[in-house]
This record gives sequence, C-alpha cells and structure tokens, in this order.
Amino acid sequence: MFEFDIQATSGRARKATFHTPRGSVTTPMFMPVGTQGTVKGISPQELLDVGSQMILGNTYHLMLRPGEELVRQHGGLPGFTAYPGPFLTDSGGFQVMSLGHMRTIKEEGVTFRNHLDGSLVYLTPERSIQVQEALGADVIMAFDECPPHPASQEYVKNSLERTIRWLDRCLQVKTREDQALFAIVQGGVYEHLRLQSLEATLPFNTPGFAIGGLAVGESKEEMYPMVDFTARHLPDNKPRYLMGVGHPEDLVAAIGLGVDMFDCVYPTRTGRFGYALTDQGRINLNKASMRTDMRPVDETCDCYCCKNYTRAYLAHLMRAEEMLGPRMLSLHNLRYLHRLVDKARVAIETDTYVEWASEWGKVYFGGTL
Ligand code: PRF
Ligand code: ZN
Repeated sequence: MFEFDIQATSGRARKATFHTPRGSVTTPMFMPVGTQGTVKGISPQELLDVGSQMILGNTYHLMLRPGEELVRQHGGLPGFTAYPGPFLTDSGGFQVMSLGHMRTIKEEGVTFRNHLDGSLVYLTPERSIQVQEALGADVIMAFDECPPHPASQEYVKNSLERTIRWLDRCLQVKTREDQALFAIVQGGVYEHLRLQSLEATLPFNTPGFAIGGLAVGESKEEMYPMVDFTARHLPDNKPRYLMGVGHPEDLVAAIGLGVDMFDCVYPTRTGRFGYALTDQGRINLNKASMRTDMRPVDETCDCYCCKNYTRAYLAHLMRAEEMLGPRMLSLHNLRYLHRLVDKARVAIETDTYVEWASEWGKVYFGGTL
C-alpha cells in the first residue's frame, strides 16, 4: 500500500502510479478541492466523468461543520459524499492562517475564532490527526504552519522548526494503518531554510512529501526556484505534492521540476466567476463580445459543456445568474486541467517533456483572447 511506481521519466518529470486503499491514481495529477465535502456544484459522477482521481477535503471546515463525528458515522468522506475514489485531507494549518481570525500560534497549537460563529477553537497536531482519522481520507497531511508572505527569516525559521516538532507529534498519535501521512516541507522563499526543513523532515520517512508555504503571494520568480530546490532534495521514490498550486503554467513548470500532485480552488473558483481555461489563456464569458459568440468555450475540449453549449449560451447563463453557468464552467475548467496533466503524462512517456512544455507555453502565452 502507498507504493509509488514510476513508469517513465523525461528529464526530471515523472509518470507514476500511486497506490491508495481506495484505488490507484496516475501522476502527475490535479486534485479538485472539495473543502466542505463537495467540489462546489459538481456531483461525484461528474467528477469521475471529467477525469478526477483524488478529491481534497479540509479538516478545518469539516471539524467546525458538520463535525467529524457525523462524517465518521457515514463511513468517512466516501460514505458522506458518495464520491467512491481516493481522498486527501489537508490538516487545517493553512486554513487557520488564511481564514481564522485572531489566531494565536503557540508550541502546543493554534487558537482561532471560528469563522462561522465567532467561538474560540483550538487546533493541535493531535486534534488534526484525530479529525483526519475520523474523516477517513486515504492521504492525510501533517499539521503545519504556512507562514504568510512576506515573512522574516527569523519568523520562518522558528515556524518551520515548530512545524517539524508538530510532525513528530502527528506521527506519535496516528493510529490508522490505512492512511498515508505526508510531511510538509516549509521554509518560505529562503533556500537555506528550505534545506533546514528538508534535512529535518526527510528522516521521518513518510510515504510522501508536500512542498508547502508557496503560492501565498510571492512572485513566480521567487516560487519556481523554491520548487526546483525542494523537489531536487526529495526522494525519487515517493510522491511530491505542491500544495495550493493550480494555474496551468505553474503545473507545466512544476511537473518539469519533478512534482507529481497538485490541488487548487482555481479551476472551480474562476469558473464560478465566469472564466474558462483554454490553451490560449483564460477567457471571460462575462464580456459583451461573448454574447454572440457561436463557438464552444474550447474547440479542442471533450467535456459536456464544450460538446453542447456555445459561448453565447454560457454568457447568457452568467448574465442571467443561472447556476448552470458556473457549474458548466467549473466542469470545463476541471476537464481542462485533467487533460493538461494527461498531455504532460504522454510527453513524459515519449520522453519529450521539455519540448512539449515549451511548445505549450508558446501557445498559452501567445494567446490573444
Ligand atoms: N500547508 C498546508 N496546506 C496548504 C499549504 C501549506 O503550506 C499551502 C501553501 N500554498 C496550500 N495549502 N497544510
Ligand atoms: Zn470543455
């Protein structure tokens, strides 16, 4: 269980199969975000149809509402949500930082105000694992702190050292053998702190490693070298997960640096706002010119939205605030990212990744839409 079989490599990019209790997934892969036990507006059958392999859930949201015990009573997230495939849950560390008000971070854990009712909530490494065991995902994440950007070297160093002590506490209390706990490498945008985090984290020998603390507002010129550096130091025989990254160009770049897994709210969130991802860049269905555009969103796409609807119809749905609009654009955007990683996998299999990525980039950034 949790074996990671690499079938092909191209430069540093890898194509592999990751085995989990609820099935095997093929990497590189993109994971849709189902924060509250649902990928907003998209049914489990639709997720399977667009090619989703693993869904992300959030400890922070689900422990506050409906509470992890109710989810456990349904047999965990698969029973609760009726999505039959593998799940991954994030630990809450990142959501506390991005959503929790008035948080206090101490060695023992984090205190924050519940964003729903203002009550005080306490989250510790032990509690995060307890909740994640009740939620029952196949992959669970260590409880970490994702420092804000910018943050001083001193702040990031203290934070990453605490994150390592928290990793130890997570592993101490973990009881389920059928869940893989991934450690998270932190260190902000400081190479020597990334190295410190790596050196302390790798000996825990977890079945996979995540690269955390990036895509929090730093530039791509700061982010890519950190992904490059961190991925180089991670073991080859375990999955590497770049957390919270999901822009098409970042996927193409990070796969080339040896990253295997991604998650992001981007495709679904931008879809709800009326935007569609294409190889020529992102198009805005709210624009007046779309109201008479008889083409599909993406002529090359095989999704339900592109096979049935014109841009004009989708523009109409957005303008009329009909929920089918955001739903169809979310569906298309998920399909777009899944097809993108499918193409990346084919390029890895034919050992043409660098060439494929550079051709893809020319079209994407040359797009005029
Ligand atoms: N830690 C955790 N979840 C995350 C991140 C992190 O650093 C990020 C960083 N972009 C996204 N999600 N636990
Ligand atoms: Zn489509």
